[in-house]
Amino acid sequence: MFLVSEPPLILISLMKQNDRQSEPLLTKESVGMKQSNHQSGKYLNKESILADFRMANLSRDLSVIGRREVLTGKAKFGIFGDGKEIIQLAMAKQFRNGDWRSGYYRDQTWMMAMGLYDSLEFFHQLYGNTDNQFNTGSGGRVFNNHFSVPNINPDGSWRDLTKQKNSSADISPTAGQMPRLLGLAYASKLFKQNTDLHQFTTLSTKGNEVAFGSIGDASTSEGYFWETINAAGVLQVPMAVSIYDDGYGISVPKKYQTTKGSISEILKGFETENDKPGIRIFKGKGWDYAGLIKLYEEGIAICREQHTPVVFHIEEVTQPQGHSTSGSHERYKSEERLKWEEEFDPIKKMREWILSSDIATAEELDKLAAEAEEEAKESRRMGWESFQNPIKIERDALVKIINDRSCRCAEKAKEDSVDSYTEELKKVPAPIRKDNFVTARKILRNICITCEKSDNLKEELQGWLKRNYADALQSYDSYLYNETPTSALNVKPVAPVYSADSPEVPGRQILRDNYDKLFSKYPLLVTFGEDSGVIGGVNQSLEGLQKKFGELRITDTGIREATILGQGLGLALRGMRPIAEIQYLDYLMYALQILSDDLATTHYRTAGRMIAPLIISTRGHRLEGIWHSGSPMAMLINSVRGIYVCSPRDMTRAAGFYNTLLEGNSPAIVIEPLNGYRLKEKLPDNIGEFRLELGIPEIVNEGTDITIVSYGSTVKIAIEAVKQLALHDISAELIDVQTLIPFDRKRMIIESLKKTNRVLFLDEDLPGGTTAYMMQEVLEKQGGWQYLDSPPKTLTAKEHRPAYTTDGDYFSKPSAEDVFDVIYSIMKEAEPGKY
Ligand SMILES: Cc1ncc(C[n+]2csc(CCOP(=O)(O)OP(=O)(O)O)c2C)c(N)n1
Ligand SMILES: [Mg+2]
Repeated sequence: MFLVSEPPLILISLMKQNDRQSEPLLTKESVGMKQSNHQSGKYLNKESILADFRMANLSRDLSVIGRREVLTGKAKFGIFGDGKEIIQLAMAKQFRNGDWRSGYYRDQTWMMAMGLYDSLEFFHQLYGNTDNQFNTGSGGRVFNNHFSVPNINPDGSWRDLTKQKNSSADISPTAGQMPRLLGLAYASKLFKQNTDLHQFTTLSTKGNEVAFGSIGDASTSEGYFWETINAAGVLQVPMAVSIYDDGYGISVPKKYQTTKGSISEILKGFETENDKPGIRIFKGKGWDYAGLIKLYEEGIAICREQHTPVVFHIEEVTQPQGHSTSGSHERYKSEERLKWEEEFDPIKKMREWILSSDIATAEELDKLAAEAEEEAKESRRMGWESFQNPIKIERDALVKIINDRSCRCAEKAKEDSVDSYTEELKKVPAPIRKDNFVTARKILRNICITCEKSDNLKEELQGWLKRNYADALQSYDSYLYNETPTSALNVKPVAPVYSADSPEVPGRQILRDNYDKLFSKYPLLVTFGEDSGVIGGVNQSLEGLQKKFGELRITDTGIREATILGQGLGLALRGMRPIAEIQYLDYLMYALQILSDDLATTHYRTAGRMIAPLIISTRGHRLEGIWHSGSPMAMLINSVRGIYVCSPRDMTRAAGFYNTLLEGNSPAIVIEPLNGYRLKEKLPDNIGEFRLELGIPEIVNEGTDITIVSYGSTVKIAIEAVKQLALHDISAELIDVQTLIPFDRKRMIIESLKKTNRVLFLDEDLPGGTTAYMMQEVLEKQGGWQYLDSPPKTLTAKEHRPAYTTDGDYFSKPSAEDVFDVIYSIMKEAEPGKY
């Protein structure tokens, strides 16, 4: 039975996130424990303790039942928070509205204790229910125990982030939550120290928010953990990391993970010393309920008030069911360890403590445990029903279409017939949508001519497929990009304006003057990166701006690309407008995991409920040497779907993209062409105001014989080649695609092909890289193949990395002469007599 005061489960699930958030239980009744002289006495009262005991039991029951659901085949995979219940109950008490979480897959108790999750949603997640109203964290796109809380409304506007408890969306890669956590904490620092930001009262309460993180002991072996801890110590941000130390990373014990077998031991060098600020370390035991409450109260107060990063190393943590449903821990834990885990089970210990402190009787506790079990079971039943019902309704509609037909072709029944497929489907005890679709699609192939004529069966089936397929696509194939009015694709373009006396200035000055305007216009704009601050960037595109706008807005960072990105990602989630500087495109590889796994999937994996409009500014393509001139664009575009990729050929266009992106809410990368900082461009009169539309190519040169499709620095090579070709009577049309993602939204390139009937895709990426991508876009998606009179060609850099010096560059990457030769040979093949 449920506690009578609780609303029915189904109602809880339907309530909006906001309504579900609750403050920790406080009552006047104190039970006079040892800790009662401490502030935490306010949590150590009977009502609060018993509510926690019930929740710990409920969470454990969910873990146990959840595992069973997977092992009996109802759910696909399960990973649970058993053994970590008590830590999380203690932590949740310190989590206030406005605070942020960046955690991992063990945090179900924490989320429930904060009122952001419940037993019914636990099953919605487990089964992969795609109903957004039920499975609020991910809409069924991510497996269980990956949580999130929306930061935007359905119309794309920001929610009041100070009135809700916030959780960034979890990802599975170990320690991947750490760089983002840094950014969430860094936002508090900016909101506190930059008084111009105090006006943004729905984003922050003067930076009083703590960013809470959780991580497993083994995941602290990852580089991201160390990079984040170091950066947090340098930045002095309110970041509170809890390490759940259960001694294992799946099967691998601590002795293979951590030097000296203790993470807090080896973190000691980071600790604050007198006048040298660092981090603070707290140690607790995973089964010590009262001790943990006190520990978190003390640690979080320091973190919140002093903006000192804190680490809670929680030892003696258990994992009663082993790592996940993929295996059993008896394979790698000794008898002795298993026995210890049983003895130190945190719920068992909590129960012993309650009894020995005379807080409640065994009967009272048994009753609470029984209630919790009942709730878990009932939630399982309801969760399963709400997962199965729509699928069964979909199936029944399909079966009805088949059964209602009058044609008797079934008499010719064979294995591959309409009726055999239908009968098979009816027998599936727990259907999934795939069963329905496989059946419908196979039946469609087998409808006999009589059925088709007499019953319209084909038409009806096609209708069923179309309707339900569209619905399934909405569940799984939407929200890769911002689909709301705030998308950068909806930003109206503004052309640059020039007057007769517009001066010609180096490209870097265009960017600098543009930034100058932007920093005045957008108070939430910040930029940070290696050398961005004092010297204003290695290419001087931020020259003098730190002096003008202050260190909090234009900031130097350590050499740590992954956490520079994480810093930006966290800020963007909190409503700021960060531009994260990655010094060179080649070094984006250090941050690629965060870019690909986290930023690119933020909107998708929350089914459109979270957005992180981070802008990444970098520079690449031409310079000198293996690690300073790469153009690994295929690596990028193939790993960051979900992020726009802008590849401007000069700095006016780069500025145009920044201006557009800041007017919208879409994450994007802008790759400035490295050889453009010193080249002169006309300074537009409306600097800071003009905007370049995303996904709209530009015809740089009109021509009739062949179309050259390119982007970024190679456009300049192509311009030179076009001039050389003209001397030989070849008229080339040159198109700069300008952004690779999105690509030619208005299908302009095919119009060029209709005219020239020949095409060359040109860049300085690898063979088969981005030229192949562009070729697919134009020939396959746009249907350009129909208009070709010559085979399509690509011209790229060599397979090896570009070598040092101008000669190394000339022989590694396409030159104007290479472009000339390739095009000349295409023309010669087409018209041998003429060339
Ligand atoms: C980058 C990466 N490597 C490997 C994995 C597979 N994996 C998932 S969880 C896990 C162990 C993590 O152990 P720990 O951090 O101690 O957390 P625990 O599961 O023990 O709570 C591993 C190796 C992963 N998810 N991500
Ligand atoms: Mg572990």
